[in-house]
Amino acid sequence: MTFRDRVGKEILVVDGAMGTLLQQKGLPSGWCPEEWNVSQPEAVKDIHRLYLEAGADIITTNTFGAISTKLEEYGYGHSVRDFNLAAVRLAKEAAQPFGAMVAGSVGPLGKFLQPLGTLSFDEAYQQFYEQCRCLVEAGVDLILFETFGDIGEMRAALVAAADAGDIPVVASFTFDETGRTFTGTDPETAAVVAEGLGAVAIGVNCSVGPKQLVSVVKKLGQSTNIPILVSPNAGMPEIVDGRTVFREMPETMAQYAASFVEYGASLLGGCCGTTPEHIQAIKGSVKHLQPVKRSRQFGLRVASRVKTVAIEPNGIPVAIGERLNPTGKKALQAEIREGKTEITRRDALAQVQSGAAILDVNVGVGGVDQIAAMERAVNAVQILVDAPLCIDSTDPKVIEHALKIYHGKAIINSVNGEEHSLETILPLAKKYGAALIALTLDDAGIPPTAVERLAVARKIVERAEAVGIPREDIMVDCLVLTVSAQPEGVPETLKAITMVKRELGTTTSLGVSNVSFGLPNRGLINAAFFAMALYAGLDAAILNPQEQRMMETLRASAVLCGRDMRAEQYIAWEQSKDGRVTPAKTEEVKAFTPLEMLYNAVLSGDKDNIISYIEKAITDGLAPMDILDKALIPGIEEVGKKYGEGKFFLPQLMMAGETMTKSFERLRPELAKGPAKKTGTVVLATVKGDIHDIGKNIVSVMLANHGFDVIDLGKNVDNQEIIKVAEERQAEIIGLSALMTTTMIHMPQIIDTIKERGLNCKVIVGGAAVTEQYAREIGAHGYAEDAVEAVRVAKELVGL
Ligand code: B1M
Repeated sequence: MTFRDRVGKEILVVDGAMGTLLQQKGLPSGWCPEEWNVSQPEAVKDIHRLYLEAGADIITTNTFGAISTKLEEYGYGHSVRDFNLAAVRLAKEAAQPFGAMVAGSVGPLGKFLQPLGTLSFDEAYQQFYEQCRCLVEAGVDLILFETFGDIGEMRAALVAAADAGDIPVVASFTFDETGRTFTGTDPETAAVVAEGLGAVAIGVNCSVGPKQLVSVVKKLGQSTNIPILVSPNAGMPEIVDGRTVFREMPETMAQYAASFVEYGASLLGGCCGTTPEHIQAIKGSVKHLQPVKRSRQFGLRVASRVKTVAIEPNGIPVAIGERLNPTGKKALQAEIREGKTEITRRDALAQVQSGAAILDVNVGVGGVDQIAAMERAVNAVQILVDAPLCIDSTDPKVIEHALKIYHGKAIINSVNGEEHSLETILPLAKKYGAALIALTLDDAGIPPTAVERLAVARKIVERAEAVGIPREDIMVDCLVLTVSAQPEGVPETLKAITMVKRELGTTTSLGVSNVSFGLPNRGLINAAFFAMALYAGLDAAILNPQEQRMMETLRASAVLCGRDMRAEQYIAWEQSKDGRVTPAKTEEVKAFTPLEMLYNAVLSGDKDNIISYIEKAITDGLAPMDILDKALIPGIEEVGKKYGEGKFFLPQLMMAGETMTKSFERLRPELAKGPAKKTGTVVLATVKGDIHDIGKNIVSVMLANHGFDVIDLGKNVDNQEIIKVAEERQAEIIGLSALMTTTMIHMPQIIDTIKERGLNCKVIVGGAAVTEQYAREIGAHGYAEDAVEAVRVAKELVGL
């Protein structure tokens, strides 16, 4: 029986750690583990045998890092094929006598995909494709993508695996103590995206110990019906005498494994620190259990990197924001032509704040490279807001590019019943795991009657299902005609909505405002028609969420149609109104002040445009120090606040940090216009383990500006290096910056060493984590809250 036949139908035990056991067998520190597949094959095979004897039904190949980027780090970039083929051969030879299955292990690349990092989707895809091809060719039973923290990277891996061969794939993520991956993805979103891309099972591995994974596994069980893999570490890693130790006992791991089965898991194993003893205990505790059957209905689900939105046939209707569409909007058209995203960002934020759950993105401006324009818009919006995106284009190439770069499950706007549309759009939705808005028109145009529109919808649904797109991923748009021109069209649209929902069981959406063209007070007509459509069963509408009347109609109708039971959402909205819903807006764009532009650019990580905003601010006569103090620093502090509150995630922190660094590099020469006379030597560094250097760089420039000879050693600097340079250069002052509570502990160590060696050198400390009281406690000679203060303290210490 194949893995596909067995998964989810029986409990399967997966093996434990490979790395831990390779080290026990003598793998030297810093050596490439996958190289042992060719140089120490018996050692690798022995480890497989130990797990098989312990009862593993599935063993994983020693190929976690056998991908070109990672092998290149060891000088083995050319050995992808050799190492993978050898690994599978060893695992199959070991597994065969036990009748066990072999999973081809694939780990992440260790680089962020754009826009969080520099790696493109295509580059990531190529590498995963190369490794997956080798694993498939060598005959693995399944591919296991494990320890992924970035959903964008998992998307590239899953698309590559599907192209590499007809092979079942398990997508396993690593979640931290917050219950999210380090780029902010929650378990439901991980499941929705991975399932959309064809994963046969979803998993969680590594991360933390089994105890911390309980809530993640429960959430996975409630979010998907596909099988679940759970392979925790043997407890939280601890460092003892410089070695990483995992303390969870086999019996405890086994008890947790049994409880994971209750929550829906049917593939149980272990990650770092687990040994054959752990696997034996897990086997003992789960072998008599049966997988729990799960068959929940979820409706249509779309997702951004950090959030899933469900559109359910009887749930609260959803607003899809329509404003990121240049049709009839001169300012947005100009912005798209100029390659900017200021209005796009502003309108994205405003729509979400007004209640849009999903944002439609359209860049249809004539004479513009729409692939590039779509990339700019999608990247700007996906970093800024958590609402999933609806990719709106008539060009399949533009749609495909957007689906590649989007780090979630998008909805395509749209497919229709025309043969060309079905042939081009359905394969894209299938390949990139997207949902679909299906327009009820075909080669003959828009059918006049509800019955005919239902027939077109049926055709689209059947064709979609034939290529493997599930029915619940389709939302049918029954199309509304202009009531002033074709009054008989409105009842047909309403009838069609009800019929589609009843006959096909899909959800429905509508671009509501088409109905009112050519009439005065269009908002009134739109709202009245919208209420009727909601009564007919409409589930989602593409509208301007900043039109108060439309959002109020949606909320009130949800109560009246029995879709907002006990009016809970309605009451919550009414209570939280505080002016969030703004009245209908004109096309006019309110200009931001230069300082507001800069603040927003840092907040949204707009590193592409920040320099032009700074140039404008300087041209407008703003002082460089004011640009820093009144816009950039408040911006980055707000990012830090949101990150601390769990509203922003690592990618946003990184983008904002890069934006800040870039702006500072531009401002540096403006700020560094100080006196030639030297006042003293300062050795400056961000301490060991800490890579925050924005504040330290400002301090550096300010000190230099005031005549100090600054030797800036950079960030993450070793204690000994700082002392050595200070000694060699006979520095009067050592300046230490630390932004984390975990890294500021190096400061007292440096001060103690200076005292021990009797160096004549004063220490100033600073950085967000450091307080005046801490500085006193550790015996620092000076503390400064900001760069201006740092200059004052430094001058005081050299007697000026
Ligand atoms: Co990180 N980060 N970060 N981060 N980051 C903080 C510091 C954090 C407080 C955010 C939060 O949770 N709210 C938190 C630390 C929590 C703690 O320990 N208490 C944090 C974390 C957790 C992390 C990571 C662990 C995230 C992760 O990976 N999960 C990771 C750590 C990496 C590491 O260092 N090992 C990380 C990574 C990053 C980025 C790389 C993405 C980026 C840094 C980019 C860079 O510096 N090149 C980043 C950023 C940008 C921040 C925040 C948002 C902003 C820091 C900053 O630049 N502030 C920060 C939140 C915050 O501080 N509010 C946060 C603006 C800067 C001008 O202020 O550096 O304080 P500051 O400097 C001031 C003064 O303090 C003073 O003068 C400067 C000018 O006025 N000053 C001195 C500074 N040094 C001085 C020295 C002196 C005197 C004065 O004498 C010598």
